[in-house]
Amino acid sequence: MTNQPAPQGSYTAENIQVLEGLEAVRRRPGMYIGTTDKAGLHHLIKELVDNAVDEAMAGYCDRVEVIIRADGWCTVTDNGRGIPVDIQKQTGRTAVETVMTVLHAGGKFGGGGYKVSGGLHGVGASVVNALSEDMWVEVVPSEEAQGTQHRGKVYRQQYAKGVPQTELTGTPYIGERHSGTIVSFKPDHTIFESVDFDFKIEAERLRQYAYLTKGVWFHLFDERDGNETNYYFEGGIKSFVRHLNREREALNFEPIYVDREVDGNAVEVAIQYNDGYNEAVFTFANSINTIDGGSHLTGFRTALTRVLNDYARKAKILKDQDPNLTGDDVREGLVAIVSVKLPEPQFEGQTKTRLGNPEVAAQVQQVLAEALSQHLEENPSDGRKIIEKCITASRAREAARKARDLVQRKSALESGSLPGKLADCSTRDPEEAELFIVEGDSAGGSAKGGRDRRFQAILPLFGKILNVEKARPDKMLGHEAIRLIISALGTGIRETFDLAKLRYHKVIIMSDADVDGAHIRTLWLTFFYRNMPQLIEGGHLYIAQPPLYRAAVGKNVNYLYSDQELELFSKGKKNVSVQRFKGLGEMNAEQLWETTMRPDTRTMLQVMVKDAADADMVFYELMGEEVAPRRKFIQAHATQVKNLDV
Ligand code: 0RA
Repeated sequence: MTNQPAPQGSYTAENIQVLEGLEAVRRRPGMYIGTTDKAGLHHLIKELVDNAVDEAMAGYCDRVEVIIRADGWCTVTDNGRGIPVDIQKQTGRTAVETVMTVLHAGGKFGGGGYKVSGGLHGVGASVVNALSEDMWVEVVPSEEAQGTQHRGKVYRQQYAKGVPQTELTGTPYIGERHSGTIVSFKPDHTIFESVDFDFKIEAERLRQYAYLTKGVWFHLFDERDGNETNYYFEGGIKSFVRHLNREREALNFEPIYVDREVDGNAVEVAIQYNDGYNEAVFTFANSINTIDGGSHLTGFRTALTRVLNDYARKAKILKDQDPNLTGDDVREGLVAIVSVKLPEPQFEGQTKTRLGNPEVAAQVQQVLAEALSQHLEENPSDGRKIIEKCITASRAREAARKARDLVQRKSALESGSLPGKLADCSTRDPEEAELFIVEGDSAGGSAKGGRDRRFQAILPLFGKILNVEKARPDKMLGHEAIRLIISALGTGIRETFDLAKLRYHKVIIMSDADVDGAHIRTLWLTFFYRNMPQLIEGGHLYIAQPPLYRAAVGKNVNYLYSDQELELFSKGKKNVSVQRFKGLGEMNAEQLWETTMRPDTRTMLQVMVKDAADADMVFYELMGEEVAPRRKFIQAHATQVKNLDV
């Protein structure tokens, strides 16, 4: 090595700090990557891809490749400048080693590195290193960025559980090689519940990256089965909104699109209305999905409402006597992506998913207002269609409000207003009260027989509730099952929702453990997500987990919740008698109580809006107009839907 060793004392002190940092990551991985399940596992790839995307955003790289290896490794490659291989003054070590071993070091130090960076928000490559039992980094330095002294050399260093195993060593290579960085890692199986990478999860993530980083190729290859996919979107987020609307009728055929820089910040917005009734607006700051919105969303909404009202008045589509269109009116059927890139993003909120930077609101507003008015001037037929849709929305909202008042007045007046089918509990304390929403008559019968009537209420419902994605709010309220739920819960919906009026603090969806059950569950989840999101946010919505099997060996009876559990239980045992429950209705009252309803023995899934954007996309894809793809999705994802984090 030509590297000069750093002064002994400071090196040791530094080194200890580094080790302590990465030891903390290994002790409490959840603090750094959220979870140690599949999501956490894929988070490792995300950290590395983030770094590569930073390099791409800085304009030095146009290819990012992820390879899932057959032997448990994963490789992330980019064709950027290569992480600097020279010794850094501050640390006495190479930049490569620093990036790989110091928490939050990726792209942060040295200054003047990147113009914008999503990686700053992430925890960096060092966390991947800490959580890998083995890891290699390989750098081919670019001559422009790192000088000619490294010409013809590839630099490698190996790590294990965060600790360097070798020096960074340069060796000659033969022939031509493009500059770039290759990081390969083998996730530590003692840390992760599963070290089995999931092609689909990764493909979806790379697709999103590709939309947000136009002009960059993303390549995913799975060595295990030869599966591969490439994403590249010249149109960036414009392609993204087209994708979101791919199964719908678009009002403006060509998305309204703008990409401009204001005071060093990049503002990119794409808008396309469809003939549906829901809003799908996703916001990003430095490619990070800001699910809690923030200043860019505020600016977007202000511009949209203002410009559409101005245009509607000017074009006389909105008459003098008509009221202004509200924010809600202009958001029906709206699909939009707002993506900003800025050198110093401030992320706020508990999960750091809200953009703080106040100046961004005015910037987005200004950029969008100009682009949108210009588009409407130049495309009056788009303008007319969009405004007419907003006016219809406004009228429907008024009608829905009247219908809702009616439902609520009714339930307030009649004290026996609770739906007749409801088998209510005796407690009047919402905190301890539970409501089971049960599909069908026989299951309802078992549930009524099995419950503890002191605090458990049963509401049996029939047939599938209608698809709330497709229905107008006023039509939705015409549906009996939905009216029953609303009056049983006592809270009202949407703008009039009041959590303080909730009559049951646990609302439990209990449906069969099969595909139809999954479908029904999804429909209900959609309903709650769209109309009572606060119920989910408050942690009040649950999914019951009925068993799939009853297995008995003599007097030893076990209820099993998956095929794996059954297999484990049956292994090596003789004379196992197995009963499969095809539906809830096949369990008698006592069995249902013991396995699914009894608080001290049951397991339930609490529904969480962990990633509202993902959830919305899932609902969106699930609830589109076309039935066939939806059916396919439910079958393919039946188990995921079961473990749903909405
Ligand atoms: C220039 C400077 C620095 C890092 C990189 C380029 C770089 C990092 C990564 C990570 C994955 N691929 C990469 N390609 C290039 C050091 C940080 C700085 O001084 O800004």
